[in-house]
Amino acid sequence: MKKKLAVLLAGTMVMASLVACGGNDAAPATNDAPAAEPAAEDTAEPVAEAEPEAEAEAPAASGGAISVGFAQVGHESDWRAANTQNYQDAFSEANGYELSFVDADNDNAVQLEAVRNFIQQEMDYICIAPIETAGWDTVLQEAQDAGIPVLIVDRSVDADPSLYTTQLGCDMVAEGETAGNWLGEYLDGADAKILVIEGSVGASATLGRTEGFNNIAAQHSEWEILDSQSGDFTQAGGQEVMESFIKSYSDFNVVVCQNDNEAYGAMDAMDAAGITYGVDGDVIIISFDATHDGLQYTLDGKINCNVECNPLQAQFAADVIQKLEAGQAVDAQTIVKDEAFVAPGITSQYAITMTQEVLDGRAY
Ligand code: GYE
Repeated sequence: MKKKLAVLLAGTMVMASLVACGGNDAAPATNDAPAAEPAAEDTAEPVAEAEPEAEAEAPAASGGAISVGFAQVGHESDWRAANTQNYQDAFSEANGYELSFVDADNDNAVQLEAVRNFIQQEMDYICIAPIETAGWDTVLQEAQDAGIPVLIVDRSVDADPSLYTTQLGCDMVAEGETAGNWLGEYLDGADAKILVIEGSVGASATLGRTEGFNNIAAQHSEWEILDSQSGDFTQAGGQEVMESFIKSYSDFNVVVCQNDNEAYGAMDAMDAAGITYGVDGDVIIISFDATHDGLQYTLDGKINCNVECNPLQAQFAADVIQKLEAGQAVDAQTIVKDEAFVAPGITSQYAITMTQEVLDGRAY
């Protein structure tokens, strides 16, 4: 009995310290940790000061700020930085929100912990940009049990849709298909030996873009995908994968990078190896995101085709929240529209030919 109890106690202590660890890990990334409580103090209504408890329970309903917890993927790319800034601008105090922002640094455990903290803090709404599609059922159920609407933003999850309120973001499969369709049009029947630098493993952006591109590749018996490896959506990752591809493959003419930052790394690796790319080079580069710098490379003819994914999505989330506040129904899914852009000298039915004017209009 005594021994059993000791083992049990030890087990409890391990669990307790694990929880504490998780909490500590997540804490430094949280800009706005004591979020739930000050909501009552922030309100302009003198009535609220007389009844802080009631106000704390339903700040939105009684005219205070709407509290939103946002569990962001991380800061791996220029796209992500623009997306984060966009949320911080849209969910500002001036707009009537109190945003608690957590940068999960691509760590699933930190992201889950952040969502659990938001539930504990009784946020009015939770936005999750899920690092991976898998592993969400339990925590989404916890949020639902707590009565907190969850918005799945940017990427998607493979959980039962009844566990969350809405999903919004770009159509990643369509983006991959656009890239494939453009390549088919550009090559016009010529052979392709393709290397793919994928995004982070298990992310819907990676899975969707890969699936979409493969759908089109399957229609081209003259194409061969030589290899496909994750570059983690980072410039360093793109460079590392490209360096290893260059060591393994001497004959390739297409590199597909699943975001702009990976493309910058891949270009550095090819520069160092004396491999030419872009409209005047030996290797066709396809990229995704179409951020400002990515489009500059496209305008310069270094990236042949850049498939857009618009990071300015916060307004869609704010619209959903405002509708819910007004007691209105919301769509189960919102697809943020994309374009694709090609280098000067290329014309395409799938993409817009880059100009300085297009670049000047790109704020992110
Ligand atoms: O393409 C990439 C970022 O989920 C669409 O994540 C997003 C992707 C984007 O890191 O740059």
